Amino acid sequence: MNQFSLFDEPEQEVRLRDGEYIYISHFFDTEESSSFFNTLMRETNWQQEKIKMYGKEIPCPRLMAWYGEQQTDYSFSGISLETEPWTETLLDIKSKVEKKCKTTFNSALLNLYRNGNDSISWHSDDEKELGINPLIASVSFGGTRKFKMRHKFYSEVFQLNLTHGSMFIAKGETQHFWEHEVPKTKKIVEPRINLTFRTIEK
Ligand SMILES: O=C(O)CCC(=O)C(=O)O
Ligand SMILES: [Mn+2]
Repeated sequence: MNQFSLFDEPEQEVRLRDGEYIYISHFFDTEESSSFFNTLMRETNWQQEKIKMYGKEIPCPRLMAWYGEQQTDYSFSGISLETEPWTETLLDIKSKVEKKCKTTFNSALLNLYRNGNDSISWHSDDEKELGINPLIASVSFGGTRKFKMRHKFYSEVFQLNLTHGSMFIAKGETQHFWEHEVPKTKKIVEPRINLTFRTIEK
C-alpha cells in the first residue's frame, strides 16, 4: 500500500501557458520501483558520452543509453546513440506506461544520474524526429531529483520533485514553449534512473 500525506496529490493534470503536463507521484509502487531500479542499473548498457563545450570535449554529466525498435537511432546536442533492442524489463515498464498514456512508444532514452553532480541542462525535447507535438512519458526510479521548467518567452519557472516510481507526462505544445532541466545539487542524493519514452518518426 502506498502512503499519501493529505497534501500529496497522487495525480495532477496541469494546463500551463502553452502546454500541458500530468504528474503521477506513485505510478509504480515502492517495491516494484526498487526492483526496476536494481534491474535497470545492472542490465543497461550505460554509455559515457562526450559533449563539445567551447571547442573542448568533456564527459557528459550522466550516463545514457538508448533502447527501442530498430531504425530509431537518435541524435541530439551532438550525441548520437545507437539503438539497443528492448529488454523484458523495459517492455514491461513500457506496456504499463502505454496503457496509462493511451499511446504507443517505439524508443526510450535512459539517463543515470550517479550523484548530485550529474545533471541535464536546459533543453526541450524538440528534435525533428519526435514530430510536432510529442507526448513524452518520463519515469523515475531511485533518488528524488528536482525537475525545473521555464517558459522560453515569458519569465515563468516552476519545479517539481520527481520521486521514486513517479511518472511525468508532457504533451501538447509543451516542447515548443518550455525548456526543462535537472540541476546539479550539493545535497547528498541517491543515484537516479530516468526513462523517457518517445516516438521516433521513421
Ligand atoms: O531526468 C529527467 O527527468 C529528464 C531527462 C530529460 O530531460 C531527457 O532525457 O531529455
Ligand atoms: Mn528532455
